[in-house]
Amino acid sequence: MNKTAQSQSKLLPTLILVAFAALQGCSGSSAPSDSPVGTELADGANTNFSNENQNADSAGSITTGSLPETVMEQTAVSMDETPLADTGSNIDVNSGNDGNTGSVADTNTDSNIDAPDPMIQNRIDVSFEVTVPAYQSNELQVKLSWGDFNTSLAWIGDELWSTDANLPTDTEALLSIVFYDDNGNLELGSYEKTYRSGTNAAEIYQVSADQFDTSRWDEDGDGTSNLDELIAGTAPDVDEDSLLKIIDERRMGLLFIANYFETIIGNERPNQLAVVEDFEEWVGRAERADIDANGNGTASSSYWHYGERESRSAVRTVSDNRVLWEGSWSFYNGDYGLWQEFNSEVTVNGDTRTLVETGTGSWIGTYSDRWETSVNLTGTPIEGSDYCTPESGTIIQINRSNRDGGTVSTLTVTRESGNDLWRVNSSFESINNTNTSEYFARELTMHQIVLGYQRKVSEHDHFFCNFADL
Ligand SMILES: [Ca+2]
Ligand SMILES: [Ca+2]
Repeated sequence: MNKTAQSQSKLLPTLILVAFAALQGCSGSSAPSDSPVGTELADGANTNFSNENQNADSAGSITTGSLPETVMEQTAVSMDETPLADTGSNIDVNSGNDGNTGSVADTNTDSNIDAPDPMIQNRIDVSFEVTVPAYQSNELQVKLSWGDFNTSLAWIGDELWSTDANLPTDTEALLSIVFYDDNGNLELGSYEKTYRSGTNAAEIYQVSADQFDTSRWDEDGDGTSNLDELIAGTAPDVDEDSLLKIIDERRMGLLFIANYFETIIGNERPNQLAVVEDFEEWVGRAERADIDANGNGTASSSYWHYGERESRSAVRTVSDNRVLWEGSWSFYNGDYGLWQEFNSEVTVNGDTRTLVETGTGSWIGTYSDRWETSVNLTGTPIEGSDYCTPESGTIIQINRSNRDGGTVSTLTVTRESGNDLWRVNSSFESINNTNTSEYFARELTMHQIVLGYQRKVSEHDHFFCNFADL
């Protein structure tokens, strides 16, 4: 029989099995063991075998299908040969503790007869139909073992593999199916389940792709499965992270903006503040705050130095366990102008403090630079301080410039909870090329000066998280 015909001949029984499973409300995984598909055998051709599976029988109306060749052959063979069960079989027959795997024809299982009864079905043709997780390669293999029985499955098409196995009836052993790449050298997924063969002449055992455990197969131990690595195009046998360089600190800027405003308003409630200092003509600074007893209000600061002027202002809102600052700041030096808007909220949940901050900004003069920043960090309070150390989370900065014909740089910094290192991904795209780099950093600092206005913008490496109002 060629592969196509073989595949087609299996389609009908498969449909019956599915219909039966639906009637029973069975899951895909339990259907095979609960409902051996002996029922595909044509009426009359199978009179020696009891057909107790009335549900499947009624679900399928197969009357014209012929008895599979293998079953016909097996009927004769099983009468001539000593059944495997009587020859000191090595098949590990379990005690049947698994109540869910009971055979349909349990009436035969208690037999203590030593000599084979030619009228009893001793062998069963099991058709294993296995759908593996999707992955394309010319070096795939699927291997099956059940007790001492081992075989390889044949590729049928797409993700479907199958094999026909002639096994002893009513026998229980661990069924293991392993999906490999690299001609059997790299495991991609596996399926394991205790399987008890039925007592009919034939049955179908199906395994679906989602029944494969792929996560346990991680050759390089980097936390990403072999299958996911192959799909992503990384090497399953090389821990790429171990090859990345580690730097002591990654400098950042334009972040933790609410720190400034918290510094202005202090812990006094309510707080009405107005400080204006004229150091000399054209040079001075001012700070103002208007915070009510609940911590809601506004804060602002400005400074001027001849042709330069900077102004920051924000609104503070306290709700439940959160403090939100929304505001902007601007700067102009006679040549370039800054406009930055931000939104920064810290949530207090015991010792866990979360900072969610977003910002957009521009720096426009002869050239123009625009950016978006996004921060989502979880931190823990620093003892004796009002600040939190970021422990985990993500920071993303995207900068767009019209310099050099247009560039885009993207920086992503992440750390998972419990990790010591921040993972830094950066990319720089210009008309001519794209550069990407990845490395680890032990610490993040907020002192990076990208552009002239950033004086004191990010003076603290930690974020304010200890509020008088909560
Ligand atoms: Ca891996
Ligand atoms: Ca890898």
